[in-house]
Amino acid sequence: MSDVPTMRELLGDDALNNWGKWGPDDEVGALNYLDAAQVLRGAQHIRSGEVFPLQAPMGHPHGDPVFPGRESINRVNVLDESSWDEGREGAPAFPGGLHYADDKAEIFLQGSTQYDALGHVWYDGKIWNGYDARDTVEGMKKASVAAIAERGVAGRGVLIDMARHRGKPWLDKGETFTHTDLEAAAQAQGVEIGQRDILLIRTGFLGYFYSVPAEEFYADFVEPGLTYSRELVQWFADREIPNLVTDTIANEVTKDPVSGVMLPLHCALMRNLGVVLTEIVALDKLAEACAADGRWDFLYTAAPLNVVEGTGAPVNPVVIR
Ligand code: UVW
Repeated sequence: MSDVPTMRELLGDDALNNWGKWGPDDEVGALNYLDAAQVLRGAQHIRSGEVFPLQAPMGHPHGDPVFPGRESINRVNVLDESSWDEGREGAPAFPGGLHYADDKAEIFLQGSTQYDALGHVWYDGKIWNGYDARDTVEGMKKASVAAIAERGVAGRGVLIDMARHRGKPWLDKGETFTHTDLEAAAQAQGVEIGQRDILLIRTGFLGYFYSVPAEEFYADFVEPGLTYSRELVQWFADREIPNLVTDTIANEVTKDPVSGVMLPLHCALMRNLGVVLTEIVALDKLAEACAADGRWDFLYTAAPLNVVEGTGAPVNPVVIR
C-alpha cells in the first residue's frame, strides 16, 4: 500500500473553496477580482513606458520546455518560394503574381507559455465550481480556456524574484519556498504583495532549461516552486490573488516533498479557489529591468488564444511598466 495520501486526504474535507462565490455558471474564478478598479490601479504603475512581452519562443532550436509526456511544437511550411520553384501542385497562380508563405503547426496547447483552463485539473470527480469532471470528456464543456480568453486579464502585477533573493541564477531542482518566503523577498525588494495583485514569481528555472541539455533538465524531473500548506492556501485566499504566473512548467514544486503528492497546489488553488495559473513565462528580462531601478510592480495584461473547449492555450502576456 502507498504511503502517499489521496488529494482529499492531503487537502482535507474542509479544504478552502470558492465554489459558487461568483455564481453557479462561473468559469473564470478569481479573475472576477480583477474589476475595472483593479485595471485602473494596475495602470497607475506604468511609469517609464517599457513593454515586456513574456512568452517563451515556440519552436526554439534547443527544444521547448514541456511537462514530461508533451512535445515541442511541430511547425511545417505548407507554402514557400520552393513551391513555385518546383512547380508544386497547390501553389496558387494569383493574378498579379503574388506569392506567399504559409505554415501549420501541431502543438500541445499546454506546451508553451500558457494559461491553464480552470477545469484543467481535478480530484474526486469535480472540477472548478463543482462541475462534473465528465464535462472534460472530448473537450471542456465547462471552465475551458475560452472563458479566460473572452474575459482577458489585466491588473497590478508584482514580480517576486526568488532566485535573485536567494543569490543564485536559478533555484535548484525541487527547491521549495512558501508564502512567508515570498513576503521576505518582497520586503527585501521594497515592494508589497497587495490585495488582488497578479503574482509573478521568478525561479530562474526557465533559464536553466535553455542552459543545459534536455537529458540533464529532465533527469529526475522535479521543478522548484511553491509548496503546499493550508496556511499558504489561506494566504492566497486572504489576498484574493487572481492569477499566479511563474517561469516554471508547473507553477509549484512538482511533487510535494512532505506528502509525495503530485501538484497539490493545482488542486488547492485552481480547482478549489479558482486561482488562474500561467506557466512557462519568460521573466528574466523583466526581472533585470525591475532590479535595475528597484520598481517591481507594473500593469500586467494577457489573454490566451481563444480555443473552444481547450484545456489551456498559448499566450504572450504583456507587462507595461
Ligand atoms: C499538469 O497539470 C500535468 O501540467 P501543467 O503544469 O501544464 O498544468
